Amino acid sequence: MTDFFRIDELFTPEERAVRDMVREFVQETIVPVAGRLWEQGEFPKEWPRLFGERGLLGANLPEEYGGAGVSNIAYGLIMQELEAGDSGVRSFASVQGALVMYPIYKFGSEEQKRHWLPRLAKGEAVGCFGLTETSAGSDPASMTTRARKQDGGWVLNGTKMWITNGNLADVAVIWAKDDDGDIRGFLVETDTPGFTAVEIKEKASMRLSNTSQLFLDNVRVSDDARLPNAKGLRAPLECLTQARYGIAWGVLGAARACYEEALRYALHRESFGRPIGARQIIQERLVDMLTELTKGQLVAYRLGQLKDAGTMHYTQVSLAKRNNVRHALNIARQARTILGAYGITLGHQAIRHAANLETVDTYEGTYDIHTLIVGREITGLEAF
Ligand code: TGC
Ligand code: FAD
Repeated sequence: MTDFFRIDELFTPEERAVRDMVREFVQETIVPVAGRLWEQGEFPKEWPRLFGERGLLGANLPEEYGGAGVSNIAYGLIMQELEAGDSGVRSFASVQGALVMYPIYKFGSEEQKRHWLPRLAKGEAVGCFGLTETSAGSDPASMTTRARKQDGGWVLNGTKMWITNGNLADVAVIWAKDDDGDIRGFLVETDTPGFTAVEIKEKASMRLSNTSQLFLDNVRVSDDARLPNAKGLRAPLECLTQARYGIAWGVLGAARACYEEALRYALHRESFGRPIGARQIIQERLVDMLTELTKGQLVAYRLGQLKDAGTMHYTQVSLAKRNNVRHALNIARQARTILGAYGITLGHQAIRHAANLETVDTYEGTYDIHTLIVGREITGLEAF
């Protein structure tokens, strides 16, 4: 496996052991079927429990609530290995851990934590995170979903768009504005009357992942369903920081898979009587890919150190997400080029990873939005 700067030596034995366990699982269980499932647009129903059994869901949360209590670097390595299988697999785990378990852990009541976290960690229950709307993507503050206080509970109305795991979920974390215009988070069980999830089928990216539109039509929930410690946009944005952290690591797995596939191919594919890997243009491409992969690994590792030290700032996560995703996408595109015509088939990985990474470049804050987040940090001037 590609590690040009021997970054492996920086990990603890525990982190390496976690990484190796997930790598073996992904290479044996996910990689052989990923192309077919992607083509069929299917996420296997039994996978959540399979991931749960291996401690891959919310792994950096405390064991007290069902998490594995691993370091943030180990968590990043889990995301990296899952995404070497498919970005949709990492998406599933990102949403479950960073966007459902994390908000319950951070903003939930003790009762909500005891009720949901162990089941979510085991994959016995699945969650989704509803922030984006048809007309509110990059600017979630403009959401129109409303939560009206009524009879001691709440009535939710609105529509959420592009929601990962929407049709698999038992519980949806829904963000809505209350009567004062403050954003609040609610844990909505998906069998509550008035809640509907409709799968978005016509995707040319993230096909292995379930993506849905959620409709909330007078959905009544008790006050116990509200996340008591979440108020304002900052709460969902804090969750996004957790997920973006995992993405900055995850995409390195997809990039590595593409680089290694292209290298293997370049060594045996002959043209004009020699392996194409003996040509300067191909070598330059491979070296560019390896260089960006190595730089991305160093960025992720340092980000992990900062997160483990408790000093990571969300703008650092933005820089890492923006950089690592865009370079992973470019690496996947380069790999596809080296594979020639064979590169457009799902028998190889590059086109699938490249198509998926188009989504990753957009979700969790687009490349442009992260430019503006870091731009604001360094200039002090808002340019949104
Ligand atoms: P702004 O004034 O900047 O922020 C409001 C408050 O929040 C704080 N803050 C953050 N805190 C933690 N982490 C972050 N990432 C934070 N970003 C901002 C900020 O300091 C402020 O705090 P306070 O105490 O002063 O109130 O708010 P704004 O309305 O100007 O928005 C800023 C902007 C554009 C950066 C934000 O809206 C944004 O990040 N937009 C992008 C939206 C996005 O990423 N959506 C993702 C939806 S979920 C998803 O895509 C899941 S994909 C899942 C998968 O399959 O993996
Ligand atoms: P827009 O905000 O409309 O942006 C369109 C274009 O304009 C982009 O290129 C953007 O960079 C650019 N742009 C926007 N504002 C500015 C600006 N101020 N300056 C310069 N350029 C700008 N959301 C969830 O809540 N939960 C999920 O689970 C989830 N899963 C997803 C899964 C998939 C497969 C996809 C594709 C999306 C998912 N999303 C989810 C939604 C995702 O977070 C949004 O798509 C993303 O935040 C961008 O919003 P948008 O698509 O509305 O684009």
